[in-house]
Amino acid sequence: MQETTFVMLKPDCVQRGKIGRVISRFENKGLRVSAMKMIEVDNKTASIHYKEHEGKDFYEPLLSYICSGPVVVMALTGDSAVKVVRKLMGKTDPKDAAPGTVRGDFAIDISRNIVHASDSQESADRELSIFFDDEEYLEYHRIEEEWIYP
Ligand code: FUP
Repeated sequence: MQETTFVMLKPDCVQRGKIGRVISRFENKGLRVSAMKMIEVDNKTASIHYKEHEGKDFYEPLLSYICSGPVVVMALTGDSAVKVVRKLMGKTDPKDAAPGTVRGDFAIDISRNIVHASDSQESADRELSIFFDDEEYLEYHRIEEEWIYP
């Protein structure tokens, strides 16, 4: 089923010059970038985005980190996009993330794990609505979509 998921390239991704390489992983797989922008996240937005982690020991450092520099946010659309992006991204702790995944190949520290992606369609809908307005989604199709949804 065609889905749209939310992805954020975190400050460490931007500051280490990996934006292009990480986006390439998702593009190569056949997902469509349906919205994208570079922004700075303020503390209030970060706290809404990460509200499920409020009160945990890593919560405050996580908010400071996400607000510490520009991030790239995007909506990725494609067949089973939520699951496909989570697989490409790898496990939360880069030390456990399999080689070949973004976190497995580009990160080593759980607090600087390069990328965020929604863990369900429900989360994706919530997170997309935090970062994007309807008019920011642009319409086009990738050739892969014509094969899957003729
Ligand atoms: P994920 O969905 O893989 O991004 O993981 P979580 O939602 O569980 O965690 C959100 C972010 O909190 C992670 F990307 C990194 C950070 N985190 C820590 O810094 N320490 C932890 O023990 C767990 C998560």
